[in-house]
Amino acid sequence: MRSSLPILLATSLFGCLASPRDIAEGEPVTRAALAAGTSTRPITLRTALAGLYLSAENGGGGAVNANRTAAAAWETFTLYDLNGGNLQTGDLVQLGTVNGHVLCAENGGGNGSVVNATRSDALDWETFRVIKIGGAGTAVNDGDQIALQTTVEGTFLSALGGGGAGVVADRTAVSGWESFVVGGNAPPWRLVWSDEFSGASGSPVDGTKWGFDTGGGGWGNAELENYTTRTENVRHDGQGHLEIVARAESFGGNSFTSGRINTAGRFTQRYGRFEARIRLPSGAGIWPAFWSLGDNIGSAGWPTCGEIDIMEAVRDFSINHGSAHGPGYSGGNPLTATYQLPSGSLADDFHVYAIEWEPNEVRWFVDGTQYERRTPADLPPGTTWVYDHPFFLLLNVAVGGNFPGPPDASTRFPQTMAVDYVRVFAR
Ligand SMILES: [Ca+2]
Repeated sequence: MRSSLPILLATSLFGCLASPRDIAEGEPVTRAALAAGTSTRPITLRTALAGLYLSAENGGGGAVNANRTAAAAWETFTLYDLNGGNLQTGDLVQLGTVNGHVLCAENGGGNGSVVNATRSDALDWETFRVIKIGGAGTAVNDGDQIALQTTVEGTFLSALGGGGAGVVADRTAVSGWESFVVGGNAPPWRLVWSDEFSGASGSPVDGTKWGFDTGGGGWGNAELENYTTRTENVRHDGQGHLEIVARAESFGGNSFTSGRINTAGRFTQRYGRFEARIRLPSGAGIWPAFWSLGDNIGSAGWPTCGEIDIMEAVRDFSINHGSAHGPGYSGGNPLTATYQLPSGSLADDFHVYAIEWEPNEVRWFVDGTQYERRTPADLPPGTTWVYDHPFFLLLNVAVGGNFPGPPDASTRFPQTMAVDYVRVFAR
């Protein structure tokens, strides 16, 4: 049995503690919503004695070792600071891997507990308390040493042998093996908006966060679907995901139905980190997207309003397309680049698609790997950078259209895009 503590409660660990809920081993659990104000930043952790970096093997999904001499993607974790702001001693944190797993102290720590990166759900086993070792003040800066304490058993993470081997979570006191040097500090991103899609199975998307685009007519791309508001097309799965389902069925003069939702009029933001964890649908003629449009589209029109595409895949679903459309560089001629998945299909599992958007710069990421960066220097001569006003977000699955071409006999329906979360951060 596993007692779980939703993250929303974790922020009140020092106060009144709610009764934990028991979850049977192997039972799927829903990633609890990150509390508003959670901040995130990249972090590396180096053993104080041997100077070796903590590494999630294969970028997550298996063991965590403390055996690497240099820090790259597997050694760079996303630190979720549940207390928000800059890292301080006493803060409760979770550590995400480059491919969206979360570091976990098995059984919550204590005797025989090892640290793995096998979980995609962050509950109490995945929540650690940061304890600064030495140094003045409470702030934890680059070069400071910390210990990480499990919140369930109160034991400490320990690099076996001081580094060079695995990581356990069973030590009751802090000395050299339990001391890690913090690196990779950067101004934190602060969570300002999210949907974790925790609704009941079959329930509609949260109408306070999302509105619907509806109808057929091709949407300017010769698309074949009719977008509806029905839960047959857009619904929660009851396991922490939103499903957008493309179906082959006659509806309103179209041969396919699907869903397209947006945050226009509900949430817009200029600059920030916009990310979603998504398992793609696939097949000929299937066109999933996580993207954004300028909120002045009603007055300025498209493409002057600007469009930033964070996830788009067509035909070859091992490739993600990241693009920026604006006046003079739109449609078939945007600023664009692709991310190639090392193996398999983006439809096989969840991946994290993100942009980091700052004044005069947009960076695109899949699973923490930056594959594209654009600035005004990349614009065609005589054209204008239009990414300087608030944008809203969209999620949809198109069927057919100019980019993917039509579905064919090989395309299987229904096709489902599963979205674990959409999160927006600001500095
Ligand atoms: Ca979720």
